Amino acid sequence: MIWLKDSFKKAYVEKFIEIQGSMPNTGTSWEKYRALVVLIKEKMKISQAAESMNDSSPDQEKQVYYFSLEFLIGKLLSYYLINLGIKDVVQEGLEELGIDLEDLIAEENDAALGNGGLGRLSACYLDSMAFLGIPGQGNGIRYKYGLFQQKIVNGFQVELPDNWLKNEYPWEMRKSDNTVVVKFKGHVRTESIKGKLTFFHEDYEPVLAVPYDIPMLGYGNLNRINNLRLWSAEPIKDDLDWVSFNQGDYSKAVAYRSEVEAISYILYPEDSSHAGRELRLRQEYFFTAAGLSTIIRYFKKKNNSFSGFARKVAIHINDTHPALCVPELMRIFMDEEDLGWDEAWNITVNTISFTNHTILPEALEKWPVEIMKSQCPRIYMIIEEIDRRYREEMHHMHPEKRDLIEHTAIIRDGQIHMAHLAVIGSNSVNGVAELHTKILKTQVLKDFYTIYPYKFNNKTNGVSHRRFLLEANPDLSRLISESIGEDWIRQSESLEKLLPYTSDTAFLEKLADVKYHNKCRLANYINDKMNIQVDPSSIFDIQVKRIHAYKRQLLNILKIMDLYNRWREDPSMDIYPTTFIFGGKVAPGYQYAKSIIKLITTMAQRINTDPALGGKMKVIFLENFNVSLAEMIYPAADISEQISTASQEASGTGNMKFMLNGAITLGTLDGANVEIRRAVGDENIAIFGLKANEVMNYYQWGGYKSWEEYQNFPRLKRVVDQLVDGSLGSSNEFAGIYESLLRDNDQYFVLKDFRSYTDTWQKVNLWYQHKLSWASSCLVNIGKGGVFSSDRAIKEYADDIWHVPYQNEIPG
Ligand code: 26W
Repeated sequence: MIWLKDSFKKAYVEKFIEIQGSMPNTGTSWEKYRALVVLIKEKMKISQAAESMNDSSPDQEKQVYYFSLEFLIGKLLSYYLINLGIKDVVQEGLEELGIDLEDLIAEENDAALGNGGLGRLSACYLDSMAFLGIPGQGNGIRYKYGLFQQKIVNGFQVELPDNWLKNEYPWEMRKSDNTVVVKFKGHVRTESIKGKLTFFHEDYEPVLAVPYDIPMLGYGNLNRINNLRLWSAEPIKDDLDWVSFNQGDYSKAVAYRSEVEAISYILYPEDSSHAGRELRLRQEYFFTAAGLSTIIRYFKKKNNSFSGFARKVAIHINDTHPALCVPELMRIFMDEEDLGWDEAWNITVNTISFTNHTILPEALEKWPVEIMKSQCPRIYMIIEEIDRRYREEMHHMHPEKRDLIEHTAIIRDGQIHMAHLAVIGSNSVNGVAELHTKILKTQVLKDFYTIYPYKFNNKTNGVSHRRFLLEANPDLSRLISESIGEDWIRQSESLEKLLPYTSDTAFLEKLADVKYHNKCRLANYINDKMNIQVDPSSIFDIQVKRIHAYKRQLLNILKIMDLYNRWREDPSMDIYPTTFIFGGKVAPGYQYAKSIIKLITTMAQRINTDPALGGKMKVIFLENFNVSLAEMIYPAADISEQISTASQEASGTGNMKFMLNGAITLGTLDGANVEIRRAVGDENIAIFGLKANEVMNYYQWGGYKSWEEYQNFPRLKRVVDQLVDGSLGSSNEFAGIYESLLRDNDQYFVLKDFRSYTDTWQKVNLWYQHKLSWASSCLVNIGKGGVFSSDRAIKEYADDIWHVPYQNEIPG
């Protein structure tokens, strides 16, 4: 978009006066921020009905609908200014008006409508779809409260509500006209009408689903503005009449209102365990049913038969949370559109595709039949029928394989297995990294792989390199563009053109300068927030991600405890000064992981104040890790800690963000680390620890004895003992961790991997001291990072799963 500075200034001042009735210099930063957003939206003509925005032709282009309970989009203003190509003009124009753009950017709330990897992935995917010109719409929930904000108080995590809507959120547009009713509870009456069974959902609880649209602007692509549609749950307007008000039953009327509003009240903060809460099921059905009704309405505007539905519509379900798409689409086709079962089923399966994001058994969703029946009675009937037909068909095809049927059925032991529903009801099932997909095929979903081998495929995750490199790391981006031009912004693989510079000393020195500068920025932030000074010329060794046992922050802190022991004993030890940085939230009920935060902060307190160390080592726990903080952290990292127990991390995406910013991965062969290693070569990554097949063999056959590791390695025994021998204070705070390691036989092989981890860490520390060799490897990581862009991932989804075209990314 072209906007000259003077016309921008004029438009901005006019807009401000129109909204506020006064000149900008009288306004607050928030008012200035809002005026800028409103102006940009108008300039982009984003106020019109988003449904038809991109599609004026009578023949509908194929639409991709990405259904996800989470979209972790973060801040939009600064990113959109870049995507629109007007950041410099706006910055300079505002400056001339006496306004600092950074102040306005700071006013925006981080939209934290997600937990971690899965939620940020969906945001990166919308970004790439908009860039590539794919008509791709997000469908989710407009949670009144996003992911809690984390405070660290006395070393413990404390959760505060994330009231991100307390001011207006100027990017969103309420689309009341597209409100739909979602029906819960009640019962189903069946009647035979003209020989056909007909279903009437009666006495249901009506819930209004009101859509709020957020525009998705891709880099340089203004012909296509996509849409993220988030649904808010509201009681029907005359709710007091509807429920028993006339009969004087106020409490029932009030209960109705609060039950309805609860649906879009808050994001569940668990990202690895399925608690089976009724409200969560209501959320899942709510946004699924609302989203599908939009799709159907739009489709019917452009088509008069459903036979071509799967050619015009692709529905992607992000994990099983939206898996009720399968029975709900069946319900719409049969009960509302009068299709027969077989036709409805064919279209449904051909339309829906499914991504699995975790193999942790405790994360797999299963809903008790009773809950499903009472909340969604008609949906339950359809699931039962899908299950019955599936069993019948399997029995017919494999009469001898009773076990197979039992293992793959949807309803079993009074529970509905959502992953089974998703696999049976979709045409594509993908994992998120090569290793993960292989584990799905050979372990977690192996029976399904024998039945439907053609459905399974891999789509290695990708991240928006425009957000996590171009926006987050402007100095590095400038250095890259000065050297190889700007193609890489549109075509991430062009980063490979950097590879010849690996032997260019002058370039490597510039690269090191950029890193140093970014580390200073983070060091200043740490100083401002925590009043702790860290040395920007020390190694920044960083692990930021959700805190979870399988991600093994524990292994990292045990390494730090060991280093601390050794450094105190031998102050002349030849180790390069290092700043260890952690960040990440814990699900509020996850006590074990909370005690790991406490262990980190306890060690931080001790190490940071120990004069004996002479500041050679610091430990920082950064509170409230979120998208904005992430954008400051990745550019400042030297070492990227990716140390999950092999086989447990489906892919990881932080690993990619670090790599693109020139950090060296210290990791296990897990998730996408395997592919990162293949891309950069063994000499540009540091790998340690058990392999996935070794871990899985132990899980299957036993044979691991954590006690032996502990007994046989004195340095390890010492740190484990320190958890409980009073060295960390008199409380019994860390007994649970100690027990998990020894009594419970160390489920995540922390002790087993300790030796190779600490040895490898030490080699990396030595390596860092060879500045040019280090910088050259950092550059290889950047140069090879392009393949981990979400553009690449989305092109694979578009080619192999959705069958939609995309625009060529070469500048036109
Ligand atoms: C029902 C509770 C619940 C909620 C969310 C269970 C599981 C989830 C997600 C599937 C967990 C998740 O975020 N998985 C992560 O997905 C990323 C994107 O694919 C991967 O990079 C991470 O490895 C994976 O842990």
